[in-house]
Amino acid sequence: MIFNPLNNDMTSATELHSKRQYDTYPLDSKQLIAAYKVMRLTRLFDHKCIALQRTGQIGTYPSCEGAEAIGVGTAQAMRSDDVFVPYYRDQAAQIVRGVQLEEMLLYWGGDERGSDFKGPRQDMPNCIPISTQCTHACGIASAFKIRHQKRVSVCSLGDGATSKGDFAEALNLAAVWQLPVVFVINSNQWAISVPRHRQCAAKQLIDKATAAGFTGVQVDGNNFGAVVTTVAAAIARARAGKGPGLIECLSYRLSDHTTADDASRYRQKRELEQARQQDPLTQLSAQLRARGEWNDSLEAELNAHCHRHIDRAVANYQNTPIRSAESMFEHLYAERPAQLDWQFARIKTQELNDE
Ligand SMILES: Cc1ncc(C[n+]2csc(CCOP(=O)(O)OP(=O)(O)O)c2C)c(N)n1
Ligand SMILES: [Mg+2]
Repeated sequence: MIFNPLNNDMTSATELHSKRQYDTYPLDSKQLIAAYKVMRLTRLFDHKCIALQRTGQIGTYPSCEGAEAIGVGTAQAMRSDDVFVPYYRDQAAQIVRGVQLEEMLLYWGGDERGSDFKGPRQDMPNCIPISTQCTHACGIASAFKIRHQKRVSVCSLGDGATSKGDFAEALNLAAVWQLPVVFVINSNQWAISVPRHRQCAAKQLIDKATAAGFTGVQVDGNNFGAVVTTVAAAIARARAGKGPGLIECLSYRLSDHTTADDASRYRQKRELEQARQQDPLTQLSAQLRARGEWNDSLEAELNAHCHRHIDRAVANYQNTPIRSAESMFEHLYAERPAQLDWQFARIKTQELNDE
């Protein structure tokens, strides 16, 4: 166990969340304020993305509401030359890593150029297939080890993803090869409509690390301080050659699964309302206000700044020329197989007709 500010009973998430331990973390105000600003930007960007999807301007979108402290904490614990291996709900971490908002909009708008990050070139693109990124993260960590590089591969995944074979295989390999890889679980209590207790019978997901031969740590994923401190400790161990880490961040998915979902059909309003009281943004802002380092006027200034930043990104996204449909055939094969020729020809004709 590296650091565990909370008890380990996974069954009482509400009780865990109510144990506020902000002041036990030796974080300076500058770091907390910086984290809060990105968390707010992420939240406002997230709401904007939902509005863009509802008006047909991007495709299906997975909200990250409730996961902001996990994302920002994880990314702030990393060094820039580490590699982040995300899943689809990692907007917060990607913003900290330097992925641009318009790149995210391009991605969720169905344009592959959104994964061609101008900032963190070495980070992996979003992974939609559940858990497959876990073995990729091991491959990356293995390369670091072979090259004697002091870099760490940080893999993000959901609680449901820990039920996949890929995850078990990745943990096994990471432990046997003592790889510099850290897995961070956004344990948000749901896998689409399947609740946590029906997804896995283990009381805590970190027990899966124990089975693989290393130690995991469970933290309050709504508490930025807890996340950043714990992930940083695991990354430091991995960087020092002491093997893999697993952090289970207890959280709650405050949104629908995606814009294609309606969670009110399968979960209780009361449960959501209770979870909202543990909102990671409200908690961090309360902490800062209690220290006299945040107030309504700073909040208003921050909101205005975020809206300007988001509006610029949306305009850039909307002004990006759409790629030709035939570009979907690029970079797939050195030589296009004959069976795709008729599709290619059909698209070309269609495009000429559209002109
Ligand atoms: C290999 C694979 N199987 C099934 C799906 C369909 N699917 C999309 S999201 C999801 C649930 C994932 O839940 P979890 O890992 O808890 O992540 P969360 O969405 O809650 O953040 C499933 C089953 C998929 N994307 N990939
Ligand atoms: Mg989940």
